[in-house]
Formats: sequence, C-alpha cells, structure tokens
Amino acid sequence: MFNVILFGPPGSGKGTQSEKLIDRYGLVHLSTGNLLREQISNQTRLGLEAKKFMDSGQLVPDSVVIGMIRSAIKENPDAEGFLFDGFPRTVAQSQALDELLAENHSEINAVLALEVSEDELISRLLNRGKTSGRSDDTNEQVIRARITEYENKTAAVAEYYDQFGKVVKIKGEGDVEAIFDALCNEIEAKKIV
Ligand code: B4P
Repeated sequence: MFNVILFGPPGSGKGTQSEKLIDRYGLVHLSTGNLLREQISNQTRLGLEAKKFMDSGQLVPDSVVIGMIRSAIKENPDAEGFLFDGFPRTVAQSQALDELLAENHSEINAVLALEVSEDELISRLLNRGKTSGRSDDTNEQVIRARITEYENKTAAVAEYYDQFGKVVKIKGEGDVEAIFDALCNEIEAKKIV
C-alpha cells in the first residue's frame, strides 16, 4: 500500500491536485471536506451538526471526522493506497490515522505540503465562492477564521509527521500543471514500484 497525505491551508490546491493525482496513481481519494458536504446534502444528523462548524470556519470535532475516515478505510479493503485530502487536520487526527493504518499493516508514506501565501489563499477562495455555492467561500471573515484554525490546530500536523521525516514542502503557487509535476516527482521518488 502507498498512502499519501496532501497537506496545506484552505485554498492551497488540495482538492484541485487530488483529482489529478488519483487519476494518475489509482489511489482511493478520501477528502473529509467532500465526505462532510455529502452528509450535509443528504441532511443526515452528522451533516446538520457539521454544518454549524463549517459555516463559521471552524474544524468539525475530531470524533466525527475520525469515525468517517475509519468507515471509509473499511469500505475499501482492496485499495492499493489512499490519498488523504484535508485530513488529518489536528495532531489527534494524525495519531488516530496512524493507528487505523497500523491495524492494516500500513502507514503514511509521504506528506506533501503545499505552500501558498495568505493573500493568494483568500483571493482563490473568494473567487471560488462566486461559483461553488459553498457558503464557507463567500464570506472573507469565515475564510480568515479557517486560516486561523489552520494556523492554531492544523500546522502542527506537519510538525508531527516531520519527526518521522515524512514531510516534503512544495510551492503551491503558479501553474496547476507545474505544481502537479512537482507532486508527482516526489511521489515517484518515494514510491516503491
Ligand atoms: P475542505 O473541503 O478540505 O476545503 P478547503 O481546505 O477549503 O479546500 P481545498 O484546499 O481542497 O481547495 P482548493 O485549494 O483545491 O474543508 C472545508 C471545511 O470542512 C473546513 O473548513 C472544516 O470546517 C471541515 N473539515 C474538512 N476536513 C476536516 C477535518 N479533517 N477535521 C475537521 N474539520 C474538517 O481550491 C481552492 C481554489 O483555488 C479553487 O477555486 C481552485 O480552482 C483554486 N486553485 C487551486 N490551485 C490553484 C493554482 N495553482 N492557481 C490558482 N488557483 C488555484
């Protein structure tokens, strides 16, 4: 199994690059943002609860997202690997993920961290908000709250994986294809084919 975390602040290109990476490498895409939005559109109890946090730019509680990821891993017993997008977002989520993978005799092989300036993040998300229908992308205050959550809770995830030498930083600004090539180069370098 080959497991990758695509890491970075909101708007750094995780979703954009994930679509391209799963196409190339046949990994199972697990995006907690997408899973949560699916729960919201199906109006489940979990979705209604999560919506309150997402609409105000806060992280959804660990127990909720860890449970979702646990189920998603179980639903894919034949996966050749997973691409985790937007997860883990706290150190507690990272530890839980390591435990879940260890149960399957597997581990995280690489954490690819996209680096983008704050001004660029805000402009990308406001721009997406014009067409995405995502309420968390239309309000600059909510976008800033998401970035603050990232700085306060999520940045530590990179430090957690850095102690195991798993983090590679990638410049996330510029041409989407060039960023994709840089990500692929890192995957090829780490992948045992
Ligand atoms: P996510 O769905 O993960 O949303 P995101 O971080 O905003 O998106 P992403 O980073 O993938 O967007 P992308 O850059 O591709 O999370 C939403 C919310 O769900 C969170 O705020 C939180 O409340 C909750 N949540 C999710 N996971 C959670 C977890 N594990 N724990 C707790 N809560 C959780 O796209 C942004 C825009 O940039 C797009 O319009 C794109 O076209 C553009 N773009 C991309 N690359 C570009 C480039 N190179 N140049 C110019 N524009 C580019």
